[in-house]
Amino acid sequence: MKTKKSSKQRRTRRSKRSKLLQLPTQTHETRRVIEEGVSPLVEKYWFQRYDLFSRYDEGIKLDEQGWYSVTPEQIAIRQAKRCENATVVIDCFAGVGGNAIQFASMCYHVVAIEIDPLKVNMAINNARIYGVEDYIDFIVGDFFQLAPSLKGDIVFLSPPWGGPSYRRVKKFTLDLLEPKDGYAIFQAAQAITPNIIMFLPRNVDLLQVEELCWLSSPPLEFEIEENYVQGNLKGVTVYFGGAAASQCGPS
Ligand code: MGP
Ligand code: SAH
Repeated sequence: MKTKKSSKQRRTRRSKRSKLLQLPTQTHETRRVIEEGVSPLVEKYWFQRYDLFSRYDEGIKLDEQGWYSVTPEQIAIRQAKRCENATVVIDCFAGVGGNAIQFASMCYHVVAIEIDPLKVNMAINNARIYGVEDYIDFIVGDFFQLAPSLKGDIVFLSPPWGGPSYRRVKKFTLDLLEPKDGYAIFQAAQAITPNIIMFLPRNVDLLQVEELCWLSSPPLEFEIEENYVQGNLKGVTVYFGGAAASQCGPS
C-alpha cells in the first residue's frame, strides 16, 4: 500500500538526488584542480577562472600572485571602454596582462610595465591568445624608475594590495598599497598625465581617495565606480581628470 510521504521525507530524497546529479561535474573539477597543481591559496580564484579570462582553456598562464591579482575580464573591459579617446594607455603594474589585453582589444596602443620578468612572459603568452600582442609594448622594469621617461594619454594603476589579506582590515588605507604608498604612486602617475585610473580594494578609505584630487591645483575631477562580478563586489575603480570626464585624447 502506498503511504503518503511527509514533506520532510520528500525534501531528504530530493536533496540526495540532486547531490548525486552534481557528483560527476564536481569530480571532474576536483580532478582538474589536482592535474593543474592548483595550490590551496589559488583554488578559490581557479574556480572563478572563466570570470578572470574567458579564454582560460586556450592556454592562459598565471602564477600565484597573478591568480589573486588579475582584474576580472568584465571589469577590465569596462575600464578599457572608459578610455575611448585615448591613443596610448600606460599600464604601470601589468601583472599577467588582464588589463593590458582589454586596453589593447579596444585598439589602443598599450605600454605594459611589470617588474617581474616571469609575469611579463605570461602576459605575452596571454596577449597572444587574445590576438592583441602587437598592440602592447611589454617592458620589464620598475614603474617608478621609468615614470619620468613615459608619455601617454591615460595612466592605469593596479598596484599590489598586499595579497588576499587586504580584506582583514576594516578600512584599507592608501599607505597599505605596495611597493609605495598610494600618494607616491599617484604622484608618479600625475607627472605623466592627470588622466589616471586606479583599481583599488573594495574596502578602500574613500575619503583618502578623494584627497588624491587635492594633490593637483585646481583639484582633479574624479568618479568612483564599484565593480561587481556575478553580483559580488570585487573592487573599486577611480577615474581622475580627463578619465572621469572621458576626455583623455591626445592634446
Ligand atoms: P579577493 O577579495 O581576494 O577575491 O580579490 P574574492 O573572490 O572577491 O574573495 P571573497 O572571498 O572576499 O569573495 C578580488 C579581486 O580583487 C581579484 O579578483 C583581483 O582583481 C583584485 N585583487 C585582489 N588582490 C589581492 C589584488 C592585488 O594585490 N592587486 C590588485 N591590483 N588587484 C587585486
Ligand atoms: N592588473 C594586473 C594585475 C596587477 S597586480 C592584471 O590584471 O593582470 C600588480 C603587479 O605589480 C604585480 O604583478 C607586481 O609584480 C607588479 N609590481 C610591483 N611593483 C612594481 C613596480 N615597481 N613596477 C612595476 N610593476 C610592479
